[in-house]
Amino acid sequence: MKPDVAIVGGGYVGMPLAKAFADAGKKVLLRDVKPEVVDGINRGESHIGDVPSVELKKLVDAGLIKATLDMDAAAAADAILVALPTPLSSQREPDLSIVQAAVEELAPHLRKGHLVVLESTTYPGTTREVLQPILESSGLKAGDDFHLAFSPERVDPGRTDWTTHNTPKIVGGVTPACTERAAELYRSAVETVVPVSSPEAAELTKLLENIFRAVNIALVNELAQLCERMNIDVWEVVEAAETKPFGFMSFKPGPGLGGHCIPIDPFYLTWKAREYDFYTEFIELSGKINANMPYFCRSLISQALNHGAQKSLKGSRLLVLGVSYKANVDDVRESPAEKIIQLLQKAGANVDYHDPHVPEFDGMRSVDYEPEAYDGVVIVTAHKAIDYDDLVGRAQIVVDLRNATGRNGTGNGKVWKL
Ligand code: SAJ
Repeated sequence: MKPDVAIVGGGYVGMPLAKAFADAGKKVLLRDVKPEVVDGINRGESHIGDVPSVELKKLVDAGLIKATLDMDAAAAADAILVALPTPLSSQREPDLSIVQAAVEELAPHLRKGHLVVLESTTYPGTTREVLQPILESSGLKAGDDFHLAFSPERVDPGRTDWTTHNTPKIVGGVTPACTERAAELYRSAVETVVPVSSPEAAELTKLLENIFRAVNIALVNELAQLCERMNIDVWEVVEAAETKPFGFMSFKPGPGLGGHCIPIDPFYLTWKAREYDFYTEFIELSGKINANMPYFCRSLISQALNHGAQKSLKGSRLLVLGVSYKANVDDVRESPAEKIIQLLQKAGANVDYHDPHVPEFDGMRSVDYEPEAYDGVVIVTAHKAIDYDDLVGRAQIVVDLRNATGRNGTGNGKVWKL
């Protein structure tokens, strides 16, 4: 079949994107490099929670979604959307190797009339400075022979109120014609398309959205540390501030930043800004504060054992409750739980974890849920599957890093809160 749209990358972005276009009646070809992903999709079996298999199978059986390992098959489509990971390297610098390798594979198959759009979160300049030269090595010219644009993904895994279909889509092309071509394509599958003047504007828009979160989370994490000294309940303060119906957006303190977006995206901008002799101090400071939270939480746990059980960390038996990077998901990428467990073990504590969503983590297995069997329980991620009032009743002491115990946890002598 000649696909209308090819999507390079069948992950948490590519799969919902494929569904959005297929739901609009477009023939979609998903290219992935993992045979098990390709075979699974072609059997109508989804590996991405946001696209249930029952829905995927209908679209596969209708011939609207197909998967392939081959980039040349993907190049048969007139539009090719790249949705691949953009992690940080071990030196905490942008790692575009996955995107570059895919675009280098695509370049020999580029032809007149193609539209190529990058969706991966990246620093301003990537589309024009990295992708365009690779694609133009084919001899074709962006803006004349083919169209090139950036359109950031805005997928929030697990969210059902805002989906790929109804979340406004930013689009910025290397020329106005590129912007319009890309906007027209997305309008066939997405409710609202918002054209901007360049790929750089689109790339920075996405970074602003996520830097905004990282900086504001760092703000409340800093306040949480001050509140501990001033004996003020930071959770009460944040909840009270939330009553302001305008001019305020609440964030909650926590044990640190996890996930594959928020802890990573800001450093894409920090890295690029250096090229302009510019130091993104807000981002650097917020990164420092957020990275320090596991260490601050370790001292909270030590204090709780000391005052609540006359014990030290050394030799204590602790249960870490919830290790995924945020509540009610099974994703553990960049989870602060890893650092917290390491710090507790380094201090000589015997640490187990229990997480109903995560059977194995960092070389450990999730233990049965028996909070009373431990000197202390540390709530690192507050899944809704756990009954926290029951926990407070059963545990000897609880260190609550997410305000999961709420009012019940305040002042009852068993719960220490961040
Ligand atoms: N966190 C806090 N306090 C908060 C909010 C989050 O400590 O007030 C922590 C979380 O526990 C987690 C990390 O920060 O470890 C990131 O949390 P997040 O709520 O930002 O969730 P993510 O990483 O899934 O972010 C995604 C982002 N989606 C994309 O980048 C495509 C983000 O843009 C969304 O705004 C966010 O979901 C969302 O709205 O939930």
